[in-house]
Amino acid sequence: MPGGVSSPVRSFRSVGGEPFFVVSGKGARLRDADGRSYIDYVMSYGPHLFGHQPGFVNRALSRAIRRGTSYGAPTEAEVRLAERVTKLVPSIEMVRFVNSGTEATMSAARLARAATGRKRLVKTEGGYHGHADAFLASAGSGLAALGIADTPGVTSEVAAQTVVVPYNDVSALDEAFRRFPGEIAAVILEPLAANMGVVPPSPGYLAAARERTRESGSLLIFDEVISGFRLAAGGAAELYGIQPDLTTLGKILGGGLPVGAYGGRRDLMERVAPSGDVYQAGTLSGNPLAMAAGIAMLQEIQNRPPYGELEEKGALLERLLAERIDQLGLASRLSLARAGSLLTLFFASGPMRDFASVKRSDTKRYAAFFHAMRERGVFLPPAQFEAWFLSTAHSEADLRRTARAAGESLAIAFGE
Ligand code: KE4
Repeated sequence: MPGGVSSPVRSFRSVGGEPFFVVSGKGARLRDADGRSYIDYVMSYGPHLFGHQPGFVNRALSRAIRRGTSYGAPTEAEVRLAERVTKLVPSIEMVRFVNSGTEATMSAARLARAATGRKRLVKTEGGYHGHADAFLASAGSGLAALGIADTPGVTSEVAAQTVVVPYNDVSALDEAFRRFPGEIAAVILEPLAANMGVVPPSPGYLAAARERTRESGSLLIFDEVISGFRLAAGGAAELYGIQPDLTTLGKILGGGLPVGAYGGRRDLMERVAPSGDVYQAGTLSGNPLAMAAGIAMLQEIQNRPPYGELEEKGALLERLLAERIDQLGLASRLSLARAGSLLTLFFASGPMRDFASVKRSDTKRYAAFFHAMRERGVFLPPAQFEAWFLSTAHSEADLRRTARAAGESLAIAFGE
């Protein structure tokens, strides 16, 4: 297995050292193969809004597995989950299930090109939308530059069809539309950026993106694979009051099982095969086990919305960390960013508004901090440019213990 992992970030490559291997997760805890237990803030990078193995997901899965695993035929479960998605996210009038966030954004991009007859996508620097070729493009020079391939294997021609602009920069969006009039199929945004660390949208940014795309006949795609069902039942679209044309979802939607989804305006989604001519397919799409987990997750969200509790816990952790940072006199060398249950401690002074600002972070000191926290039984993302994920399973005692460990670990990371 390349790097011994199934996804690069798990290798600890960016913080050094060898990853531990997990044997189980329960609530806010992970247990590794050496019997060590960790308070988990990776939480599989997002799905576990209620912690590992919430009873209602386990029960749904054990019922579903007694009937089989996959059929390649329609089931009631996928219809039931589609009904819940369209109820919770009003801008989604129709939805198609796939198996990952990557499949969701790849398919939404294809639909956007077909629906508009245009070829270019606009993405933001530091925005991550999975590993489809069109999204593995980073900014060239200039405000709205043609993408440059992020990785071998993505051709320069494909990368150049993607225009990369700084996040939170309306003039860069304007420049993109000015440079490529009539060519832009869609702008895809993380409405709350979480893949460069947590960077909230500046006031008016999302509204401007909505207005510019509408004016130019382009589509606005909200990539809510992380923010969906996490920031609110209706995701960032509900929190910020902006309606995109298409939305991509994942993570929480599957409760830990492989699920992605794309959906939005009916007139667009009806173009998707077999009702329309835009091809997209998947052997395990709508998988009955994943649908069962997703139904259980969205049912819990509808019955007992966790957002007040998640906001309180997020605010408590942020306050406790800020107190430790002040006590250590490190307020000028660190900055905390938080949105609900998503948090990032940047090893640079803030505020952070785009990739250029987060790039100033001292990733070496972050690595020292990461390992010191791991030694104190707290598992943080093994990379500076990720979000910490809180869940309802994180107790106040967990948060206080995390802050104590952070105080000691920061002293080590900044110890001369
Ligand atoms: P997947 O293909 O990994 O299911 O989803 C891709 C994706 C799309 N859009 C957003 C906003 C995402 O955050 C992701 C995936 N997120 C990363 C965490 N930064 C997945 C972790 C990993 O790559 O292992």
